[in-house]
Amino acid sequence: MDKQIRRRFVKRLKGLTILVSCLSLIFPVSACKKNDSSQNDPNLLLGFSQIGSESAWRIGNTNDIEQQAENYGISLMFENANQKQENQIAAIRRFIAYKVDVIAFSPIVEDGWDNVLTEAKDAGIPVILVDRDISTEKEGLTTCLIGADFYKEGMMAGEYLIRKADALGLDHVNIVEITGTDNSTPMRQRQAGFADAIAGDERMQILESIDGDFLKSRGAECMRSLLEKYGDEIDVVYSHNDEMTLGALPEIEKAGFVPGKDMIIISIDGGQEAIDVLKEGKINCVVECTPKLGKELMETALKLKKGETVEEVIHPVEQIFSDEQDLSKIEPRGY
Ligand code: GZL
Repeated sequence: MDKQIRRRFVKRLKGLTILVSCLSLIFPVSACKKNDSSQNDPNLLLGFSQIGSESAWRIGNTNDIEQQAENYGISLMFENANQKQENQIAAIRRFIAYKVDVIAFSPIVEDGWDNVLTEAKDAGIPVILVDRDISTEKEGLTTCLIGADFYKEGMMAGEYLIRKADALGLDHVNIVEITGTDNSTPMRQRQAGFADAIAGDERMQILESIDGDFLKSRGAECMRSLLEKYGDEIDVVYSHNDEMTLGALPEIEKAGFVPGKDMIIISIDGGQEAIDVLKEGKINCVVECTPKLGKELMETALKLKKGETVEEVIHPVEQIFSDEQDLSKIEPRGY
C-alpha cells in the first residue's frame, strides 16, 4: 500500500483519536488518562500481531496493549493470529506493506521467522518482540525483547516445591508436568528453570512431561491421561499456565483426589481465577507472569521512532503467590 493510502488511513485514525479526545474532554473517561503530551505521538503507527486468545493471560495482554496505545496516543494496527504462525507472518507482511513505523509481535513459537523479519529489516522497519522470543542465527532482525524471565519463573516453581517437600517431610516426590506450546519460549524456559531448580534434590522425579499447548481443554485431556497412567503415584502437578491448571483440577477431583492436599499443584500466570482457587487451597503455588507489557512497548516504540537506542531485553519484576503467605493481601489481578 502506498504512502497516500497509508496517510489517509492514519488521517482517519487521527480523526478518530481527535474525536475521542474531544469527547473525553466533554465526558472525561478515567480509563483514558493521557500521559503528558510530550510522550504522545499520533503519527506513530504501530503494527502488532498477537498470538490469539488462548488464555486469560493473553486476553489481559491484549487489553493492556490496546489501553496503553490509547494512553500514549499511538495508532495501533492490531491483528489476532488465532494461534497460527502463518497468520502472524501474513500480518507482519501487511504491516510492511502499510509502511508502519514499528512492528511488534508475540511469536507463538521460536523458529520460522527469518524470512519475514528480513523483509521488515530490508524495509527499514524496527521490530519489537513482546512476551516471547525467537531463535535465529541472523543478526539484527529485532531490536528489543519485552517479556518475562520464564527461566526464573520455572526456578521459582522448583524452589517452592523443594520448600514444600521439606515442610511436608517428603522423602520422595513424583512429578507430572503439563507443558505449554511446544517450541515456545515460555515452555522451553519454564521447563528448564524448573528442572535445574530440582536437579540437585534426589527426592524429585519427573514421571512425564506432556504438551498441553497452554489450553484449558488440553490441560484436562493431559491430566486424564496422566491419572490413568500414574494414578495415586502422582505427588505434584507442575503446569506451565493457569488455563491448563484450571482444566486439570476437575479431572483430579473426578479421579477421587483432593488437589492441593493429595497432590501439590503448581501453576504459572497469576490470573484472578487461579488466585481465587489458590485461596480455596486447591492450588498451592502460582508464579506470577504479568501480561501488562503495554507501557514498556509504547515507550520503546516511541524511542525507536525518534531514533533513540533501546534496551535489548526488558524483564518485568514478578513475584510468587503460595500457601506459605497471607493470601488475603493479594490485590485484584486485573486479568
Ligand atoms: C507467557 C505467555 C504464555 C502464558 C500463557 O508470557 O506467553 O502464553 O503463560 C499464554 O497463559 O498462553
